[in-house]
Formats: sequence, C-alpha cells, structure tokens
Amino acid sequence: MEQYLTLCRHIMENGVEKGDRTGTGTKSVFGYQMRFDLAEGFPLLTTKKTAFRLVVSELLWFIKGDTNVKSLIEANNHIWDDWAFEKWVKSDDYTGPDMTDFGRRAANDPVFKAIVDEQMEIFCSKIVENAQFAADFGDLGPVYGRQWRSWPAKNGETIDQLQKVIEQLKTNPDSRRHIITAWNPAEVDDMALPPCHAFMQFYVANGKLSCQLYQRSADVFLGVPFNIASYALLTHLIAKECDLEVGEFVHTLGDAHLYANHMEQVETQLARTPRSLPTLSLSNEKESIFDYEIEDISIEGYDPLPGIKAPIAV
Ligand code: UFP
Repeated sequence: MEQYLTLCRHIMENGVEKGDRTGTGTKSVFGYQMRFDLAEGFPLLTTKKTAFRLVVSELLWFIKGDTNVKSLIEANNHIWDDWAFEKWVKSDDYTGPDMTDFGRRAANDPVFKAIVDEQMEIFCSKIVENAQFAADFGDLGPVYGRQWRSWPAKNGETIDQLQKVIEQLKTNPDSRRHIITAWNPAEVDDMALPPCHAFMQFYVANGKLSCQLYQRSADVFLGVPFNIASYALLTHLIAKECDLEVGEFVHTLGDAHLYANHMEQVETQLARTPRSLPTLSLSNEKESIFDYEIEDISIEGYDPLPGIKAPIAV
C-alpha cells in the first residue's frame, strides 16, 4: 500500500489550499492515479486498522440495490447514518435540540457531540423499530444501489447495469463497453450525496479481470482506504462469478483532498511502515454475486497498525 502513502505525501507537498462545501478547508490536487495488482494481496490499508466488515456490508448493500440505511444499521454499519440523520433533523418531524451544521460543530465541541450522539442513537432505534419512519427518513434517494441495479429508463423500465456487465463479461469479454455509471444527471439533485465513486469500467485480458474507477471527489484520509477495498472486493466477486482471475484495480481520482482537520492523523500514518497485505477468502458455495451474505466474505492475515480517529466532514 505504498501507493496510498505516496498519494498522501503528494497532496501534503503539492496540494493547494482550497475551500469546500463542508466549510472545513482542504489541501487538494486534481487528477491522480493509483494501480493495485490484486494478485499481490488484498489492498486493505495496513498502516491504519480499516474496518473490512463495513466495506463488506456496504458493498453488499449496493449490490442488492438497496438505498435505505435500515439494513445497514441492522448490520451495525453506521457509515451512511449522518446523511439520513441530516434529512431527519432538517424536517418538521424533528423536535430535538438544534442540529444546524452538526458535523462541524460536533468536531469542535465535545459537549455538543454528546448531544448529537444521543439524537443519533434515537434516530437509529427509530429506523430499526418503526417501518414508516425508516421509509420516510432512512432512504437516501436514488444513490448507488438504485443506479447500479435499477437505473430509470424509458417507459418506466429500469436497467440493471451490474447484471448486464456480468453477462457481457461472460459472453463478450473483449468488449470495451463494460461500464457501470452511478452518475445520473437527472437524479443527482435527489441524492443524499451525489456519487463520489461515479464511473467504473471492467477489462479482461489473459484471463484476468481488471477494474478502473473514476472517483470525482476523494477524502483521502477517511474515504479512499474504504473505496480501494470496496472496488477490490467487487472485482474479486465479479471475477469469481465469471471464472476469471483478478487483474488490477486502477483508481483514478478527480479532486483528491486531505481535510484541514486530518493533517495530524496523516502525519501519524506517514510515519508508519506498511505491513504485508492480507488475502481475501470467499465462500465457495455462492454461484452468483447476488447471493453473497456478510458471513461469506472474510479477510485472512490482516495485521494492521492501530486505527486513527478523525472527524468526518458532512
Ligand atoms: N467521499 C469519499 N468517498 C466516498 C464518499 C465520500 O472520499 O465513497 F461517499 C468524500 C469525498 C468528499 C465528500 O470529501 O465525501 C463528498 O463531498 P462532495 O460531494 O462535496 O465532493
């Protein structure tokens, strides 16, 4: 995972200071590419403990076409909570303490953070216990799952991009049209967060499946380690279904940034030495990518350095 540390160093040294939507401030570069040979091991960051179980439950959630945080919360995955929570606290149904700009305020104020945490707990219990509340406030809009599996087409029909790509990889591997796009201009405004990992292409050569991702916006400290692992896993799952070996994951970034409040954490990480990569273990019983459950996917030989906490910019 030297590639990842090189990216962090590159932004530290060459990034320009740039304002951003969240008001946090970033150091940013535009246009950057990393390549990971998936045969060399599974690219899960070793210089910081990265929660692979969250990668798995989120990816399976995308693959199933789900866009509601309910099933993620039930899998004890809270990475999308903030975006659903934001919708709730901005609605007329919300009657608790003022949550304006809660992400940034919580990052700077531990007393306020405790109040946010309390409201978040209430929110998560309501999502799990109350189906109507989950329908009203758990859905993130037409995000990844919807675009991958049921992109709205003409006459009310939908396009299953993932299924189509898998079929094409099996029947016409040389095609240069193995594309899945989550960036749907007609629906971007209805999404809780417009897709960051927006456009992917698959490629088959010498019996190996490679994947390239275009990520328009990359929170390099918090988001990117997850994004790398997620697409590496997706490539493995599709390769297995198509009877191919894994090739490379090519990660192309648009606005690649380090948030101003992640700098110390990045320095900590850069002072660490990467360890050997883990390997992925997949259940042999699943025929199709659509049949996987969380327990079918695990990582072996993962011995990372300790986790490093950092505030997320909402
Ligand atoms: N972000 C990622 N990876 C993701 C994801 C979000 O890095 O998978 F969902 C970060 C990028 C950016 C923020 O810092 O979230 C999205 O903000 P914006 O829409 O303004 O680019």
